[in-house]
Amino acid sequence: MSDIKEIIIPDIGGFDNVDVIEILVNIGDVVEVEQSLLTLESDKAAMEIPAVDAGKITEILVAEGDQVSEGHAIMKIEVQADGKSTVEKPESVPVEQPKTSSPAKANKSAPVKAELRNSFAQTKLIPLRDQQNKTVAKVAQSQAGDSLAYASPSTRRFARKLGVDLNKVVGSGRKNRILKEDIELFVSQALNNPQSSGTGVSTIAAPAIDFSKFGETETKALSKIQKLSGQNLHRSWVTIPHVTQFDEADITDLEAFRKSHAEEAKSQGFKLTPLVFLMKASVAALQKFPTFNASLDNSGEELIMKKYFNIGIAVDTPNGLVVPVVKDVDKKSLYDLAKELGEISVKARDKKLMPSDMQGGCFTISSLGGVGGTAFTPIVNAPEVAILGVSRSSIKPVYKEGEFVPRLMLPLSLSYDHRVIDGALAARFTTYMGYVLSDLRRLLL
Ligand code: CAO
Repeated sequence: MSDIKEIIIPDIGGFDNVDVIEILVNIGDVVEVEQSLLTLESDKAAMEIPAVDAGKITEILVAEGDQVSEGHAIMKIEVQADGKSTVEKPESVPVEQPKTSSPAKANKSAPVKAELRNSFAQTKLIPLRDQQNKTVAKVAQSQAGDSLAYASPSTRRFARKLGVDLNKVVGSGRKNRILKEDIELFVSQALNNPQSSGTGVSTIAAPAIDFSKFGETETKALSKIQKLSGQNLHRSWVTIPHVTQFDEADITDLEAFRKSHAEEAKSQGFKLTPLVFLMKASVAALQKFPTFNASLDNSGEELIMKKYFNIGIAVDTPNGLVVPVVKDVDKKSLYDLAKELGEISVKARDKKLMPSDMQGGCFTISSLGGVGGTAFTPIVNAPEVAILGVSRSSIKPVYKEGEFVPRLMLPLSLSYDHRVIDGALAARFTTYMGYVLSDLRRLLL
């Protein structure tokens, strides 16, 4: 003899209308007591709802994306009416009754293991990032590795089983939640591209520090873009032997030319900044020194020389750094480039860039000229082999024909992959850029 019972959402710590993010069983599955049936997620916590009876799932009454609260019926289960379930349910344990009179809750009179309910309330609740939530701090202190990563308990279990540190996985779910697929992708990337995970650099693990011991703290989640670009930057930093060549270009005449056309550009709806001149000068330098317009193949034994000239532009957005690529810079006019630059900056800041907008780059320019500074050491945007950092121009005394004259000087910082480019070649590259930028007519030569 068997009975069909409804499975009801128990006390979930006062949360209401919590999203169902994962259904962990199918109709027909035979489940054990305490087996997780589905995962819920509120703004503050992810939690799994365990079975309180052993039996066969006959109906699933909710779907992923639905919202549920305490007392909501989520599934139906066929249980042995004679009580012969796989785990004995002690009759003597008092059962907390629901306080509302919803029909679903009325079914809660079935015996439920208080022990299980307590263990659910205390341990199935996994707090997520929330700076105000002290539990996060406790979890962070007491567990290593993945404690602050944003994932459901079953995903955490999956990651633990595979030995994956969730902090290294980029989540593709809602609000950057890490899904099982993200872990699978991480593992497959690690297996297929050992360089991306095993960089050959071994360090001792950083100790977990409770900063709140020293003063007030707040925990803030990194954006998806920051996590993704952080992984790529880290890989480039540890796998590419970087050298940075510093130089200055005299852009006094360029600036006069730019200013004389700035109004016209403005009337056409875009801004003519020094950056487009730098894009053109970079292409001239890439054409003169083609080794810069190349990528190392995976074996590290051959250079793939590119015959096209696509320039990546680092764009600072509220969510982090992105690098859209302007294609065929050699074929476009300064105005075309200025217009396109304006459009991609807006797209980048509005998070509307498509993956194809960020692919196919040959060389990257990172301009902090609008912000400030005199020099910096940009990180090569692999698989490219060089990146040009640009800082703010300033008037400097330059000794010319027996006297000091005020000239507008633009600082250039060229970082390059020393496996591919020698120091002398890098110095020639920036010298040539200075030569072109100091007299734009040289672009025509
Ligand atoms: N020297 C002096 N002034 C400069 C300059 C330079 N090298 N470069 C730009 N400027 C001026 C511009 O002419 C503009 O002046 P006006 O406001 O008077 O017209 C002002 O600075 C602001 O320029 P901008 O930043 O809006 O435009 P841009 O074309 O120079 O740059 C973009 C566009 C998208 C690259 C830029 O906005 C940006 O995001 N830069 C940050 C990139 C970054 O974060 N790099 C670091 C990567 S490593 O972490």
